[in-house]
Amino acid sequence: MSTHPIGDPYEDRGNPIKAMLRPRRGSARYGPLVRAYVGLGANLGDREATIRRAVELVGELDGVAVVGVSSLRETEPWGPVEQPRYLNGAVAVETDLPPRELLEALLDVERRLGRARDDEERWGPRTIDLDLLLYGDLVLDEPGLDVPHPRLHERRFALEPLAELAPDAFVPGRGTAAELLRALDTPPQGTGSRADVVH
Ligand code: A4P
Ligand code: MG
Repeated sequence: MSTHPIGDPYEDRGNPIKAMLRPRRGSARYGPLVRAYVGLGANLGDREATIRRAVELVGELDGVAVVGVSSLRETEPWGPVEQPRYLNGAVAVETDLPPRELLEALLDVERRLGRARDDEERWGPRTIDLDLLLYGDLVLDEPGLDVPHPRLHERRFALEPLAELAPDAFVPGRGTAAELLRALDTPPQGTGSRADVVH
């Protein structure tokens, strides 16, 4: 039961997560909190150290509190580029940043960790990659900002840590993280033979 009536100007006092948040610059008080999930990936350099540092930096962002960190796992590289194995994980955050500000802040963390996008090929190796997987139940398809992350539902390396943090996290239009993960394990029905899947 809520201890505060809606609109209570002192509601922030009773919310431990809001108490963790540093207010974002220029905003007099907190906006509504949204639960978001951020995917982490690295396959160059000291992958674990870079990911751990990324989690720290995300937690230090104004208007962002890290409320869950998944385990890290080694994964086979996904996509057309031959490259080293990745270390992948995810964090749950509570934030009062609007989605574009959150993504900008995440891309800034990548830059601070030495990622230079200009030298990279698409889906190629990287020191650190932060993907905004989910932002509440928001669906956005704008230049430079797609939420949910457009390939989340087909990527085990993103779904596994997400399902570890929140099996019921809902990917709008697709299903829960746990359901999507199960679907990856289930061979497609009625399209060609099982041999297509095995070999
Ligand atoms: N952008 C738009 N929406 C988003 C969002 N929700 N999250 C824009 C993050 N970025 C978003 O990002 C390109 C641009 O997408 C950003 O500048 C941002 O404005 P990027 O990270 O350089 O992406 P990309 O590599 O061109 O494509 P994509 O599909 O994001 O690739 P990934 O996921 O970054 O792929 N295999 C394994 N096992 N593990 C991995 O982590 N990662 C990749 C890289 C390939 N294979 C992998 C892994
Ligand atoms: Mg990315």
